Amino acid sequence: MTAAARPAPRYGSDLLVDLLQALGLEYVSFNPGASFRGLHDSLVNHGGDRSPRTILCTHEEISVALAHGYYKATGRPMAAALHDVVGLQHASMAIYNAWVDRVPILLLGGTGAVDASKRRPWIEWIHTALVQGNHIRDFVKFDDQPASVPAAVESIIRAYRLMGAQPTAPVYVCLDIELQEGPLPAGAALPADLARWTAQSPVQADATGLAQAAEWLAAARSPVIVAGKVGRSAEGVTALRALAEGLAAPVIDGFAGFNFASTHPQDATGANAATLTAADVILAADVVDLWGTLRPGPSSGGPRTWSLSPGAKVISLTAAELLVHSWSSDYNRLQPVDLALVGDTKVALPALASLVAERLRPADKGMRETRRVGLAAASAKRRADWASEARAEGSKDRITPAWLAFCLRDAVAKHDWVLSNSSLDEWTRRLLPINERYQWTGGSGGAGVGYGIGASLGVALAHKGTGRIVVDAQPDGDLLYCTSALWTAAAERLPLLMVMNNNRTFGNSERHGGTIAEHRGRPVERRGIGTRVDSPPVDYASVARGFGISASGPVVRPADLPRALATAVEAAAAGEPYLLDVVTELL
Ligand SMILES: Cc1ncc(C[n+]2csc(CCOP(=O)(O)OP(=O)(O)O)c2C)c(N)n1
Ligand SMILES: [Mg+2]
Repeated sequence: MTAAARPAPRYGSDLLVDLLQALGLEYVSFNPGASFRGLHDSLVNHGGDRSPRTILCTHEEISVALAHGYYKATGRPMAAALHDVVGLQHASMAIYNAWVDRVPILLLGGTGAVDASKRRPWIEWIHTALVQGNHIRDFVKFDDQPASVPAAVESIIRAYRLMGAQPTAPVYVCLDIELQEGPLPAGAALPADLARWTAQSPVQADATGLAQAAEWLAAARSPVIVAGKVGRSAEGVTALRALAEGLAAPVIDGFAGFNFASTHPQDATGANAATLTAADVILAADVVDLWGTLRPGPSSGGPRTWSLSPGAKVISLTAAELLVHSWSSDYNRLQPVDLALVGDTKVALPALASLVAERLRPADKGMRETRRVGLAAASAKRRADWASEARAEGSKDRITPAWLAFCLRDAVAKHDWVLSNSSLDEWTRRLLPINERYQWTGGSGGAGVGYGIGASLGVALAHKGTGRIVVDAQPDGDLLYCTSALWTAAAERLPLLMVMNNNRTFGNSERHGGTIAEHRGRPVERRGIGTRVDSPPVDYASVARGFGISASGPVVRPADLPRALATAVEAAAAGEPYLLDVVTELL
């Protein structure tokens, strides 16, 4: 229903739905609740359940994770509606994930009646807080509880504008029941020229600093680029590649989203220590944990030592410090740098790439070409070694994440595919050609388990109808948190292939159990107590079928995996969800 075809708004929430439409929001995910029944009714009956359309989820954590995944796959924010204080509490961990990932979501709450003399007894008292935003204020960019319909219109516009400006982040606007359900106040209307209220230019880095960075990079003998979340913009990705190719510089990809093609000859991901310690100039683009990134060490702990070359210059380019809250330390450890450029890589990297291109000395061409050839040989060797290591795991008794990634690579090779969740212990990037920005949307941000399946729904919703298969390498523990997300996958008929990485354990915790037992000289064999989910084992294929999803497995033997995957991929290629249960070994 276009705005013109819609009836005139009669209630406060009708106008707010008109606003959501005018802002271009396509979907509102939620689990229903009386605190936003006015908004719900307006979405369904005033808006006709189109633009925005409702997506029913069975838990608020799923609603928010879905919106999180959808934004990363499309660059278009969604709204998620959260039932007063209880839905908000269920949603809070997913909001925290989106916050750390700096992903915008328009969170709409319901509350009230704020005027206590009008409240229903009990339920509206226990579900009204002073004010609800307190609960999540530390991990949203903005929250508000407007007291009238005109104020709600302005508040939602402000929230929308703020969440989309770098650094993007979730925002929360809580709507009083009375404001939603009451008749539209006389004179309340949407601004005619909405773009004038919402448009904002990106933050460019300081010109002198960019020129300095270009000088250093162009003159470097061993420049290195580290990419964190450049993939937030297509422009950033294109410029990163141009910059790296111009400089013949290796790129280390943090893989928190797509940054750099995994098969690019200058990809040095996986050779982090050797690459970083050889550098004389390092450009860190959109890297938040720069301290951790520059000290290559074991990912599961252990000593990290300062190992950059003496005199190596570090340039950081990020807008991250424009949004820092103090409650959680998601800003990470402080890293001294030689040049701290504050700006959006979307515009700053293209500018830097041009400035570097102007400064590259023809006399250094030979040096650059030698470097390029060396990098290509090293990257080809790394990938070949990884492939043979993974192939060899096919002769083990049990399926390992490497063998799973290896078989997945072949199974999807003839299709256009997207990876929505989990790196299979980093094996996906090592083995699969992840060369397009849409192919990988990154992890949870806040490392809150339960993100993966919900976010995969959002990614699959984004790609529905494109013919692409969205592959969710799905850890068992993460699915157990939000199992009922499977219902939304079925109801929305999402093109989602869930391939279980079912090690029948909260594996990360089991590994930690082994580490601490070893450290204390206690029996490591007991690390499965309180971590393993194998007695009884969960039959995920039956679980999926119970939600109306076709499924097969469990596949246990490595030799059976290629065939099972081929069947699963064919089923998913038809555009329907499919779950393949694969039992893997915890390494
Ligand atoms: C909400 C939440 N609770 C607990 C943890 C601690 N934790 C980190 S990883 C992990 C195990 C997750 O198991 P699974 O999804 O099966 O992945 P696996 O480690 O087995 O690959 C747990 C419990 C967490 N990160 N988030
Ligand atoms: Mg597990």
